[in-house]
Amino acid sequence: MRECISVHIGQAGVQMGQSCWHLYCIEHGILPDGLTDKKPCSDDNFNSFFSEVGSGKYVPRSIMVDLEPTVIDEVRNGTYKKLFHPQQLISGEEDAANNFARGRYTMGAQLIEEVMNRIRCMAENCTGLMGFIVFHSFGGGTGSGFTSLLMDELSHMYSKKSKLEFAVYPAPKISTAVVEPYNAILTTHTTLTDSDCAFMVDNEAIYDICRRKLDIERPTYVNLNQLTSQVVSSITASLRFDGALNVDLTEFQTNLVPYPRIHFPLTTYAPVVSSEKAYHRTLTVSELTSECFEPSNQLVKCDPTKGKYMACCLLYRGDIVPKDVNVAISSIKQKHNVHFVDWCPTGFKVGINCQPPSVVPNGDLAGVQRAVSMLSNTTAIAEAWARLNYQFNLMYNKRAFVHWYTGEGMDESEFTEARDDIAALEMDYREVAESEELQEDEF
Ligand SMILES: Nc1nc2c(ncn2[C@@H]2O[C@H](COP(=O)(O)OP(=O)(O)OP(=O)(O)O)[C@@H](O)[C@H]2O)c(=O)[nH]1
Ligand SMILES: [Mg+2]
Repeated sequence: MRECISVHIGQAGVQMGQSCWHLYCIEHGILPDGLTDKKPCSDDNFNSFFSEVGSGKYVPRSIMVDLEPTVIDEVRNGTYKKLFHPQQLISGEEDAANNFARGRYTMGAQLIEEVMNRIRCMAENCTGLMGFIVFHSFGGGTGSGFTSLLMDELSHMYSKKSKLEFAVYPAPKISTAVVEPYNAILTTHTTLTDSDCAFMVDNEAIYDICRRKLDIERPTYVNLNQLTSQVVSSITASLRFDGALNVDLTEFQTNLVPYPRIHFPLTTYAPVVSSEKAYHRTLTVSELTSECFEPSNQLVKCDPTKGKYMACCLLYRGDIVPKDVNVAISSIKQKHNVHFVDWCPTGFKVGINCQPPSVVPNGDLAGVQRAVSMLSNTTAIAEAWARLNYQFNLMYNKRAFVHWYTGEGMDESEFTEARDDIAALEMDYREVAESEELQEDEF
């Protein structure tokens, strides 16, 4: 058994969590009260994400935590209120007011012990804990600060366990606070050595997908989260289902992360089809695969044709045979705009999950027979860091808003350390891309 514990932090983390668990329940035939309505199929491995509490009732292996109560109260009073045990839903009295320092040092410090106790109980209930998946925003005070505190504690107590993140990357158009670049850089700096792999979800990118592909004029968080949960589900499917061609996420991770700091894969998902425009024809494996190289399907805005790939993983779901995948990959390799670093010989790693994706009833997305997520480690994602570094420096050069952080007991040197560290991260990526170019010139 390889169990995973999901931790949902702050508004974005908890709201994404609601969407994800809704979808997981549908995929595994678990009803809103935790009872199951069908016999799981032979390759259903849902015990990795749900624990049985007796009498055929299942409970998510998850914790939701927010420093203020309103978002978690929605879970407590929502459709899935019986799915969760009250102890899994932890909220404080007052939020972090978009301030990393409040989330980490002052307000956060009051809640961390309770959260770690809950996590310990949950971990003791596992036979072979694989690790943790932490959902949060980069921009919120709780999402950035409390996550950073929690990742420290997790590293301390569970140093050998894997720690993955799904992190909402702030979009200026949708963002709720001017200081989000501060929070994003501070949280990335403090979790860089604790986290094994972080999947970024750029709100602007998913907003655009909702508008363009799902015809939602003004997408809400509900729409954004529904799309995100579909992608999260496809990334975690290998952990929740078995099967002959199933490849465990940890194996992908080994391929994806060549150096510990370079652990931010770019996710691309296809197909995104609105329930109103449901296709009458199933996309071929080749069509699906080339959709992965369409920038409009990326979850982070950047231009992979300007970068180099260090790794490329394709996670298929549905009735897909390896032969078709091989044909699709060879045709991709012939395209000139897909460049790999020369120390990555095989290039593509593939996993296939026989179950087609599920969709939520009356949701935005149409049910499809096949889908794919591509996780690629590309140097192009450095663009995302460059944007944040730029926005950070604009404010920090004037020392704007810094007093809010120092007022919560944070040392100002943390700002410069974080700035230098993430600037170095941006350079790490550029060096991978450039050392390649130098070598090419030599030939
Ligand atoms: N995709 C997505 N983004 C969200 C959601 N809720 C908030 N965000 C984004 O998250 C950032 C704000 O962080 P929140 O998660 O609301 O903040 P928090 O973690 O609750 O922290 P505080 O409220 O400051 O204590 C902004 O960039 C929002 O656009 C959501 O449900 N989905
Ligand atoms: Mg909040």
